[in-house]
Amino acid sequence: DYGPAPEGNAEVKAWLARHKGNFGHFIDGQFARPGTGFATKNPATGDVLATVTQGTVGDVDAAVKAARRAQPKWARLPGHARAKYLYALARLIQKHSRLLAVLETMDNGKPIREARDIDIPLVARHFYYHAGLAQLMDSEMPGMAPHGVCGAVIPWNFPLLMLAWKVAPALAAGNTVVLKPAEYTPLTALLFAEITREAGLPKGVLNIVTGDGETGAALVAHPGVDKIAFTGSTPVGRAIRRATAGTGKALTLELGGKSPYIVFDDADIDSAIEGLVDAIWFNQGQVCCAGSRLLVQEGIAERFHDRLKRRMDGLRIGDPLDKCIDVGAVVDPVQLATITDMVNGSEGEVYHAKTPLPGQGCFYPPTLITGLGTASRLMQEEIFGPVLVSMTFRTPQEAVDLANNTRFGLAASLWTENINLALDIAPKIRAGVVWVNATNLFDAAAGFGGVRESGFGREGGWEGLLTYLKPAAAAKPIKRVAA
Ligand code: TXE
Repeated sequence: DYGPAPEGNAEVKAWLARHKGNFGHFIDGQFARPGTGFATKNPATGDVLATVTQGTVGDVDAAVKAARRAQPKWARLPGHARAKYLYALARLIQKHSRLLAVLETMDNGKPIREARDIDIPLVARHFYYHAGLAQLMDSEMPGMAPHGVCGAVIPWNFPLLMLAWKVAPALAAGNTVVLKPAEYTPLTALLFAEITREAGLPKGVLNIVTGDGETGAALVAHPGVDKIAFTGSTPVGRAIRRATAGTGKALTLELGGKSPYIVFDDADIDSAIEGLVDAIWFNQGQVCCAGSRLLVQEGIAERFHDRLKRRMDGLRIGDPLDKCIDVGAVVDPVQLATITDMVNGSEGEVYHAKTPLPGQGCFYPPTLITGLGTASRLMQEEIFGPVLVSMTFRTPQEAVDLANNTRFGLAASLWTENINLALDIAPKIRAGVVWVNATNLFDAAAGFGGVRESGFGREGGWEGLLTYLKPAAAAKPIKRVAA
């Protein structure tokens, strides 16, 4: 069971103690001796959980070399043999789900209910799904080959899920991987490394180098890496695109967003309010596709805002390990300061939920801001915190214009009981995904990704798998039949 002081907690402590709270990189199937590094903390308490090593250029090189050595043999395995490893990983994730969920919550600050019911089950699902795809590769993708070594750089908002989104398709396709987890949340990746050993994954197929952006940049720059998959901020995505330009490395980028959440006046208000709680307060709003921009039709705007404020006041914020909690801790004091500064600098009308905040830790109240101009910073930029900005519209065309009025294009959600209106509006919105009367629906079988400054490439489904493949140089020519 989970809870503020229970067994899950003790399991995590025992795991950390086994590693003496000090981790080296995971290279060529084993943990290297820990080097100089930095602490990773529990943002809800400020307690240091462990120390991890700052990856150097030399560490990245060792990891890439291990991945290169392992790659030809891994790619030569028949798809069904790679599938066996992916199935084993999926099952082991389920077996260790409590430990993974509690560790994720402690390192990231997300409510345990979310880690337990959303993150970890989706991670397992991702490995199961890609095991299935690995099995089909030989028959369905005969002219395709893996890139070789993939470098994955991932963020801190869904640490293990972002690992799964990159590692599962890469391995299914016959690539080997060097992964750099985010500096705030490296621990579940290191536990996953241990799980790959339990699954018997051949050494060098997955390597993990911890560190900050410099380590990430070294991985991106390494000439032995054939493909980079990145999820994170738009500025870093831009830097990575520049760094890989002209190198021949394949690249996929999943970047920021400012996704619209459009409520028409005929919407089912109760559902739209609950959807909004999920859209912007799930994971404290630290979600790339968060419905962070409410667009509500004028006729219902006042009533909708009143209902929303009452709902916000009822959200419970506090100890993320408590199952009753709706909103947990923001990932780090730096991120908390960014959110605070952005909101304090806003020219709009700011409403903070009346829910009490814990006395310590990185907590920020659910917040609604109205009265902003379309060009204002908070209407245009990602806040990446539990802060919703809201604006009204009169006509469907105005809703579309406002929805498209950002540089991003990751997701959108629209709410109406009128199916004709939904079918008319959805294709006009520039976004990688448009949810109708729903939000935050993810599945391993559905490609996810953005347009415009939200990036390119898809993760999940066949489309996602294709980004880990290239036409095989030695593919058999198509046999032409004489006319
Ligand atoms: O992200 P970074 P940060 C957005 C969100 C957030 C902001 C800052 O708006 O407030 O980004 O977060 C590695 N070369 N998103 O600073 O820096 C880094 O070590 C290679 C949206 O944490 O983009 C980490 O592993 N790698 C987002 C990863 O990149 C580099 C999720 C992401 O860090 C690097 C996270 C470099 N030059 C933040 N610099 C989403 N789309 O979900 C850093 N990194």
